[in-house]
This record gives sequence, structure tokens and C-alpha cells, in this order.
Amino acid sequence: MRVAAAGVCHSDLHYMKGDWPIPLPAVLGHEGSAVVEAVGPGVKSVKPGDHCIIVFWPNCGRCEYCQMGRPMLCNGHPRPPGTMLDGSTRLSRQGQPVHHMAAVACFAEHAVIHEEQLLVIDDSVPLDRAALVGCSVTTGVGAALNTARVRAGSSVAVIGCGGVGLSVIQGARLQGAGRILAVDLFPEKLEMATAMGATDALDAHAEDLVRQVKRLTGGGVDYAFDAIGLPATLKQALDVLRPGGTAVAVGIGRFGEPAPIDAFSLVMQEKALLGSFYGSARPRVDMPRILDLYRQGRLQLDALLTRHYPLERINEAYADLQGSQAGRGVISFG
Ligand code: CXF
Ligand code: ZN
Repeated sequence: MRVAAAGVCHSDLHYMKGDWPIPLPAVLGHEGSAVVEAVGPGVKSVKPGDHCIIVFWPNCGRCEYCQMGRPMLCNGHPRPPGTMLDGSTRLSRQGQPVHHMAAVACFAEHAVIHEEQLLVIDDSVPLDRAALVGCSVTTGVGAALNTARVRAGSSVAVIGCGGVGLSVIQGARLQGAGRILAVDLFPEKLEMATAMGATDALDAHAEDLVRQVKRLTGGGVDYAFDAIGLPATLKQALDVLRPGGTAVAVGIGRFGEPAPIDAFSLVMQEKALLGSFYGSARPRVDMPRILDLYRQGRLQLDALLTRHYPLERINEAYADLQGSQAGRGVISFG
């Protein structure tokens, strides 16, 4: 594959910091788009020249989870971490193996990717926008549409307004949510959240955040999404719910880290807590739908994509990800 664009996602940073285990050395990058350059023997579903979204989680189609319509739980490819679906690595340095993040490793001009992890798209879709659909957009929109199934007229809080949070906001808007409360530390990100459909913007620094949400919504929100993945933000998502509300954990925290959940009110107020991985998506159903919504002007991808960097400036891209700049960045290749 000739990589076209690769999104700057927090998950890569988790690996860089050692929050999540991966054998080293490794090439990161998992949110991407690419053009098929050549195919190996037996490859049937893609051909040279095809434009593709890279799907960072393979789904075999045969295991119990794939068959029950939950391909994000696919267990059809048991293999050592950091390897391709067949357990090999296709990268090396001085004869030593170099590992692949998510069997994708798209922070590179070229990548070897299994056809199962490619979704062919129309040539008319700009490849930099398509890259975002490979992770943040599907993760966020899917959390609202598939995992939570946000109901029309309901109230929603979204904690964290990066690429994923902004996509949750857009998903909630598409579902017809009545009130969408955006929560972030940075005014720039709250401004963008409002442009994408949030009805209220709240400063995450505020000591009385939970009280503010309850006051604005008359007792708490129906749905709260944690698009960060810290113990404190997951707790916040549960605390801002009204009785009977649903919290959705979208941002992935550090491996093995517990969260301080108020188990008493979870029970007494019949709150629900759902995990949402990759938007509980069925990539071959949901990604084409997301692209249709984009084409129709109902999902903003152009405004979401705010920065392009050449690969040489990737460290700057990761510094920006942790700062105040709003919207998603991509590494673009040629
Ligand atoms: C991650 C989850 C673990 C594998 C790579 C991607 N998710 C989204 O960023
Ligand atoms: Zn990602």
C-alpha cells in the first residue's frame, strides 16, 4: 500500500509512552488511508489502484463475534502482539524484526496490509478525510449511533472534544439529540464543538462541573461519553448522568488502570456503563454510511481536519495533539 494520509491519534501516543504494551522496535500509525500498489497471491477483494480506508481492527467474519454482528470483538486472529495476521512481521532493521501497530503501521510511505483490513472507497473521496474515518470518526460517530443509540430529543454530555469527542457530538446531532453539552479544558476545542453541534460549552476545569450539567439539564444527562479515558473523566461521565442514564467509555485508558466509580449510585440510580470500542462498528456497513453522510453535507470532515504535517514533522504533530489546537491533524504523504 502507498500510504496517503495517517491520522494523529492518542492511541499512538499511548504506545509511545508505554501505557500500552507493544514489542519494540515498532512502527506506529493505525488511522489511515492508502492506495493499493501491488497485491500478493490469492488476494481477491482489492486490486492495484484501489483507494482504501485502513481498518485497524481485523475481523475474520467467521468467529462467533463476527457472526453475531460484533466484529470489533473478533477473536479469529490469535497471534503475538505487534505482528501481521499470520504472526509474521514484514518490516525489519539490520535483520531484526520491526513490529507493526495494529497490523497497519501506517506512519510510513508504504505498508503491507491484509485485505481484511482494507475498505475500498470511491476515488472521489479526499484521502486525507478518508483517513479519519479509519479511527476517530468511526469511533465517535459509532459510539453515539451504535453503542448508545442516542434517542431523538435526549440530552448528551461529551467529555473531551478532540477528534473522537467532536465525532461523538456529530453523531449525537445526527441522532437528533436535544441538548449536547461539550466539556473540554481548551476554549478553542469548545468553539469547534459548538460549530459541530454542541448546544452548550463547559469548562472542564470548573469545580462544580457536575452541578452545572445538572442545572442545565434539570437533573443530569441521558447519555455521557468519556472521550478521554482517564479514571477522573470516566467518573465524571457517570456523575453527570440523571438516574437511569447511560455512560459510554470511548477513550481507552492505561492498560489495567482502575477507575473510581460510585458503585452505590450506579445501583440505586440504575445507571448503565457501556464500553465502546471502535464505535461498536461493522466497518463494511458503517464506514460507507459515514462517507455518504459526509457527501450529503450532514457530517463535517473538512472542518474536523485542521492540520497537515509531513512525516518529518511527526513529533511536532504529537506535541500539538497534547496542546490547545482544535481538530484532527494528519501526516500526509506526497
Ligand atoms: C486503538 C486501539 C488499540 C489498537 C490500535 C488502535 N484504538 C484507537 O485509537
Ligand atoms: Zn486511533
